[in-house]
Amino acid sequence: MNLYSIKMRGSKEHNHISGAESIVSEKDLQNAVSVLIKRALTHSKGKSDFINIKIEEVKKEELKYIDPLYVTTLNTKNKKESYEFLYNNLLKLNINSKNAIYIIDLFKSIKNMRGAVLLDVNNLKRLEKDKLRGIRATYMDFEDSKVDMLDKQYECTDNLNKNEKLLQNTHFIEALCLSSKVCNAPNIIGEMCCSDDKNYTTGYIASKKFGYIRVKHMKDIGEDRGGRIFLYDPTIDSKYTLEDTIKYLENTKVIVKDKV
Ligand code: PML
Ligand code: MG
Ligand code: MG
Ligand code: MG
Repeated sequence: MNLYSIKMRGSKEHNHISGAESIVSEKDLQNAVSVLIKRALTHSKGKSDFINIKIEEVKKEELKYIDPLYVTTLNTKNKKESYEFLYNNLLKLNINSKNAIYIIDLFKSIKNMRGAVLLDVNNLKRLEKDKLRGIRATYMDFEDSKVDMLDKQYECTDNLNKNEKLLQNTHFIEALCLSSKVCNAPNIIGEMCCSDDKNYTTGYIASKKFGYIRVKHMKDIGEDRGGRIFLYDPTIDSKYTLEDTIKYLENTKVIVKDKV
């Protein structure tokens, strides 16, 4: 059976509202497209007045299979604790204290980008060609999109109602898929994310070294800032160029294995 990549991008009055994607088999294609259209029309940032859907066949030989990052949740009580944790985690990723402080400030200032900041952690240069758009990690999905199973595997501990739980799971599962791909990219040592959804305050710091660490209280309810930083260190493996890293993030087709 053929596989297809579907990418959806929704905007309102030219402002980005929502972007999402799947890699599915032909028999699931119609259903997956409906799910993505619904997302564009019912996002908390607004109802899209422009929806772009792109469907491309993916050749089986092009696919790269990777493992998901190991997941843990940190129960911080407030923003101060959360940002202290992020700072310490950056130090553990061998980033010096001055650079870690700079990275946290940059992280707090990100807003309205479709993609992520790609940051050289040594000289603190931003490496995206288009700094408004950023680098968008795409072409990834969980194997068979087994969302129900993932729901059980990574149980969410909070007392949430059904809708909140669904929102949490969608955000979480897509983010885990994306960060598993990102942290596998050459010379990427980690990723930080704060959701741009103003009703969602959980974010994460992810790395191959420490896994995907969910961090609560990244911001207050109602704040519309949010975004991602991909932490890049070209000294890790000098046989890879910056172009190799960007190409992997933007174009390599990745399936994240369901680990059960
Ligand atoms: C987003 O897409 O807005 C980011 C979602 C972050 C999810 C964090 C989590 O719940 O693990
Ligand atoms: Mg988004
Ligand atoms: Mg999926
Ligand atoms: Mg989002």
